[in-house]
Amino acid sequence: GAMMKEALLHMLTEQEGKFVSGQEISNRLDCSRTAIWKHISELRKNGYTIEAVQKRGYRLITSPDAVTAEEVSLYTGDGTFGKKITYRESVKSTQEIAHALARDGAVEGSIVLADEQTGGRGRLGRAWQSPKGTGVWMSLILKPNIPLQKAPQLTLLIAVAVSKAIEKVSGIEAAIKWPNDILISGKKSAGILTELQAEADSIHSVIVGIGINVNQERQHFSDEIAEIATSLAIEGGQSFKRAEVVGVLLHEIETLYHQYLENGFGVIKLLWESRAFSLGKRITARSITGAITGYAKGITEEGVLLLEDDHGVVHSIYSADIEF
Ligand code: BT5
Repeated sequence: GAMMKEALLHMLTEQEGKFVSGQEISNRLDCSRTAIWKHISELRKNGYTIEAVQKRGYRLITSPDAVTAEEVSLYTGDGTFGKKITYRESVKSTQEIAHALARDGAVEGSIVLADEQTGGRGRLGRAWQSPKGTGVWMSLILKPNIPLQKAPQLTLLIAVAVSKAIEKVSGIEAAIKWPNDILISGKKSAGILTELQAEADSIHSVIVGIGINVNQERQHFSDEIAEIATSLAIEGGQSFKRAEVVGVLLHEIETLYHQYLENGFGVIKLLWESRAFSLGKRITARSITGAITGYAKGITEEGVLLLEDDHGVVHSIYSADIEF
């Protein structure tokens, strides 16, 4: 059922607004006219506008801004990331679902997407606002064969991919704030949450949570974050297709990830530094153990932030919030 609907949508999309005859659909998908009709009505229910004309067939007029499996599959290309998509209209957190899938042996590159999260999470038990129909709320399962202490490199890799994807889709410049924030004009437009399933010293799965504010308007953000958050729509003055953001993002991640596994962190580190917002700036790194103020000097091979305080002492920061 779902496969057929997806295949039908692909056929209609390939034709770019031209008619596809019922006969051709029925031949290529090996199904009856009645089955086609059923799937057309389902697609219409999902927000697709499809014209049906006697003797000419079907024509796709508009598609919704959805992150359903069928819509996202139009943008995933021939990579392996995003081949397996789990979509839910509303969830507490896509991380929870992805963790369960990973425990059940999901393949690398599997993704979980939701239109809305009611309990989206950030780091350290903080909340991630994920209003319905506005953003990309996604969890990606990775299974890298790397030692545990190198896992933070993945957050930086994903940050590079997210900032590149935002730029490709919207043309808006997006900078990285160590370790996991993507900023546009100094405001947070995306966040990354990297969680591990590991035993002893080996990684079983990495569950990468990515939240990107795509089509929010200012009123979508609560007072608490109104001053610090932004979206692609606010910055770009237009809305964007979330499914396209997902497709471009998965392509960027997959490319960087293979580069990383083959050649190590070197190239990623250079890309990261060229997009980093905080380097060379005077910052305060705040964590549960206290705060250190100084100059952000760079990151190490491991992805650790180096901070030089006013006495010239260089501190290695493994995890903290950065203030300017
Ligand atoms: C993050 O945490 O930035 C990680 C966000 C990861 C979200 C994704 S969505 C898909 C997946 N499923 C989940 O449940 N989570 C992941 P952190 O650095 O701790 O930042 C959290 C802080 O950002 C909050 O305390 C707010 O101040 C702010 N914030 C919350 N929602 C925001 C939003 N939509 N846009 C910008 N800032 C936000």
